[in-house]
Amino acid sequence: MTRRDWLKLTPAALPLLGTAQGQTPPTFPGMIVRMSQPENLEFPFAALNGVQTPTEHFFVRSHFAVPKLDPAAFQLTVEGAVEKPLTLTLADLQGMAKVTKSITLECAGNGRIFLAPQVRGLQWGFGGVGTATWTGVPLGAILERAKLKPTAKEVLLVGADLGSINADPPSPGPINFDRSIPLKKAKQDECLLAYNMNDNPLTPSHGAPLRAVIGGWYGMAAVKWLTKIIVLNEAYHGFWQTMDYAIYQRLPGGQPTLKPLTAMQPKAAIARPGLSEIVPLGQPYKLHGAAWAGEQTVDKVEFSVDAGKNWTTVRLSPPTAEFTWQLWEHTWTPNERGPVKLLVKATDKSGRTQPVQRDPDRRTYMINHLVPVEVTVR
Ligand SMILES: Nc1nc2c(c(=O)[nH]1)N[C@H]1C(S)=C(S)[C@@H](COP(=O)(O)O)O[C@H]1N2
Ligand SMILES: [Mo]
Repeated sequence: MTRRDWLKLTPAALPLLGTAQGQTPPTFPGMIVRMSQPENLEFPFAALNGVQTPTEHFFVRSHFAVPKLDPAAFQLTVEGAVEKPLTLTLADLQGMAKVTKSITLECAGNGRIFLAPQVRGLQWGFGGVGTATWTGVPLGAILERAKLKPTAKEVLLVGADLGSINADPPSPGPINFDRSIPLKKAKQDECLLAYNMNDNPLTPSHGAPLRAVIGGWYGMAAVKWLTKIIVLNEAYHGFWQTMDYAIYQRLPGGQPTLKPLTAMQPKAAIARPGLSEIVPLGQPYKLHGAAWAGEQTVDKVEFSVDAGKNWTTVRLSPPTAEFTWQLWEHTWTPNERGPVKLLVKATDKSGRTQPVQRDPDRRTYMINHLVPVEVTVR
């Protein structure tokens, strides 16, 4: 065929591209590569089609290469401010009373691509978020077995992955990925040490053979390849909660102080229509997406086509579990041709909602200000 012939091809003439008769066109366009080494993959949010995200569609956020961990030789140690330091094999953990929970994880940098001017870090669009069912042991049960000393204050979760961060400021040579959780949170039911994701053993990318899952918090607390727990008597100030994954909070006098990121903020995201989608004039279009609010429950999701002057409450699916996002949908019949900016906004039961303006104190994280999706009505 000549170049001209290729240019004339219609989908019907292209059975090799998956549109042969009787075949449905693919609805999952593949993951978006944000970095290939280490692997960082974004879920194409337009492909959202249910509460649970299949494992192979679940975003991947890794700062270093996947460490090689043999499940048969795997050991988790629990040390520090405990009466009984522990060394547990995977079989020991799997022999304990297990729990399964559906939990939404969102990367603290999700939506970073919408910040202007551009900031450093992975340029996530809407898809640095997903929901899976996690099976494992409550973190609290492990702490109970190790018998905390009365001085215990924080629980440091240490991953087996190791590397150097050459940003400004750099890490002090090679460091593990780690993160501490205040004891009060660590004892809650939504904090798990999981070995299964969506009813199958964790994949290497998602932390095999063991990871933490900290319900309601941004993803950085969900330490993958977990091999060590150190109970601390004081607050931890490691790289991943000071140089990284920390925001400024204002003291009463207005002085900014760095605080490690914790709970996810309320957020609603549109799956369809996507940016630059053509929406037919005068025909009902079913918009849909998801909404979540960290440790809170979503109260309502609203929709606007006039830059937030007027809001319409959309249909929100009832919560399927705590710490799990909810799906929403709304039928919109556009009555005017041309470009339209669509906005959605989540409000949680405590009354928190999404800010219109970006707060620079949040540095490059916790991105939930209103971001329009522009479509064309034709
Ligand atoms: N050991 C280790 N754990 C980690 C990370 C990491 O780089 N190393 N990334 C964290 C971040 S920032 C996020 S958002 C989540 C992502 O989990 P996922 O890759 O399973 O989606 O893992 C967290 N746990
Ligand atoms: Mo993250």
